[in-house]
Amino acid sequence: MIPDLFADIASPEPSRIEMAEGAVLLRGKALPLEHELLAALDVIAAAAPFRHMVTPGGFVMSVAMTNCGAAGWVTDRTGYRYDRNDPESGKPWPEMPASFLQLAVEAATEAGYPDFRPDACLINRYEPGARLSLHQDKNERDFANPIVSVSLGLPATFQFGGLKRTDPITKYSLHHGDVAVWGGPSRLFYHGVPTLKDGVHEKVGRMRLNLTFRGAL
Ligand code: MD3
Ligand code: FE
Repeated sequence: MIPDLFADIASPEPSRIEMAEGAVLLRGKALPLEHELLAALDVIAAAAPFRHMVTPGGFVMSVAMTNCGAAGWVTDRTGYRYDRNDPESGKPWPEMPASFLQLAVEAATEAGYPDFRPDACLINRYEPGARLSLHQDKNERDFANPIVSVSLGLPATFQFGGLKRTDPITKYSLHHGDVAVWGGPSRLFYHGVPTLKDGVHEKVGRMRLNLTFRGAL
């Protein structure tokens, strides 16, 4: 008998990696939706362009951001917050596309959070050289909700620590199509993305895009 060495390629089954208690990485989970996601991202960025926001400390972020959904994450000199309107236009953020919501709910369910219904999606665009320093996500109202993240484009290293900034860090590489869910005990863990290496992704170009789905309101 000939062993079916390429079974994984013929019917790609995303592999599941437990990164920490409550944190699950679903490799390749978004691949079947990649074209839909990228097309929807173009529509969102046309209505709410990517911009480099300013931190409360006055630094311009190297990661460019936009949002979709009922609320969007923003930062300016007054602080971090979720806002129902895009401060650049004064208008509501673009609606969350059905394909985004479906993917986020499905991934959260697979990870053990079947009741998650995100109302905000922060979209990060990394060009080579961009980075996101170690931080916690704590502007959301209810930490019982997980955060779901979807990586597209160039690969990045992802740093995942613990509840204290000084806790030891584990590194994962996140690839095009990977989906990760962070909930339960890992929800408030420190994390970051070191400087994106140069490269060109065949579908996405010279950048990495990351969607993070949140229960913000
Ligand atoms: C772990 N984004 O937008 S996604 C962010 O790749 C953010 O753009 C990174 O951190 C990115 O806030 C990482 C993975 C992620 C998101 C939220 C988390 C990991 C998390 C919340 C708690 C623990
Ligand atoms: Fe974060």
